[in-house]
Amino acid sequence: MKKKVLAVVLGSMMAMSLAACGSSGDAAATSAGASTAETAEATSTPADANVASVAEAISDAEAGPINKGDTITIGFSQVGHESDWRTASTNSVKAAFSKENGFDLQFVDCDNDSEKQLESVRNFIQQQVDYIIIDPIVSTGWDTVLTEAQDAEIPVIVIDRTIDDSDKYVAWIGTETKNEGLAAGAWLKEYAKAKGIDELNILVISGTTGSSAQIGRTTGFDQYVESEKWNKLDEQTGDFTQDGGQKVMESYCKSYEGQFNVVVCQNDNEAFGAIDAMKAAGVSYGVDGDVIVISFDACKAGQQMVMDGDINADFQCNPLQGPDCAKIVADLAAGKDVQKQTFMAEPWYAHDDTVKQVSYKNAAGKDVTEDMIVVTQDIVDAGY
Ligand code: GYE
Repeated sequence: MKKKVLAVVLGSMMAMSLAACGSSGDAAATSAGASTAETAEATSTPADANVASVAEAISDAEAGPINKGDTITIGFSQVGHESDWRTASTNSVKAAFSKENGFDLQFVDCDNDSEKQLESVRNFIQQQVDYIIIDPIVSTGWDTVLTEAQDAEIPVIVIDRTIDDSDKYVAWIGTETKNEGLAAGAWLKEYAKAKGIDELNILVISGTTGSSAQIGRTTGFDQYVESEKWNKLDEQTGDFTQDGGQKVMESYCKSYEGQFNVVVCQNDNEAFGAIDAMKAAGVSYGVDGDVIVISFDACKAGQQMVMDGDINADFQCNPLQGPDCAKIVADLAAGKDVQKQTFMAEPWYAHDDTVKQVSYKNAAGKDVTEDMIVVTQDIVDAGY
């Protein structure tokens, strides 16, 4: 890697980030509620979340360019374009690593193909980019290519999903997806109790098999399936797509007709597809229906469906990682140390306040109690 000494100006972008951490009120998508834990302690506290969006952060006139030195070349290997969440993630990274901010961003959409993703990283190494950003489709199979990047002295930053079989990257920014699954389980337990439902027959539409998002959500939720002795009838992947969610639900509606009262969709797009399939099969769902619908991501369209009562509860996973990621690159370019892990804030949303808070032991083994936020029009308007 060409060593570049860069004058780094973070200015008000950093100040904004810090100020935002202390703000409260209705939580919406935020880039700034990240914890600073080096350990695996996620601090998803809705109260820490704020309404600052990446667009606001980036376009703020006072923010100025992130780097004022030579252009920094970034290779970004993105999962694909499978969901609303993914679009928000891509937009966030593209905005943060703009030309105006002093970057030349090489973007590769890997279309959910792991081979293509490894190849894209190897191409970045060959091109001798300054930094590589990876959102890993699956969590394993990474050590060889990361060793190649290390040998070429190209720092790798991982965002969103985790790499679990190599530590040859300088930093990771994302969410603790196991906490999302745990919070969903804790919410369902309280919701069923409040509604007097004593038998839960659950169908799960999971995300891309082997992705850390799927593994985390399944592992967290399954703790409740086991401890509460719920009946999980089936779990099949919808690959985080609307089409996948619809197809899995169409087949569930046939195979488990009249036998289920909960559908857990591991992202909003799967939930949209599942809802279409239930509608077509004459199954009633949501707050006034027979089937409780749980989702993850809480993107704008998902929040709208929560507000409308089609989805009962939605556990957000923040995709706006661009600004934090750009700050890490700027710090590295300035020769500063960076923290290895940054956790984003993750608010939890529901249609109503039947369950006001959820309490659970989080992935870091800490007892936490977090608010369920009732979705309002303001929240939907501020969504991604
Ligand atoms: O939930 C889903 C996307 O990795 C957390 O990937 C992310 C997941 C997100 O396609 O919508």
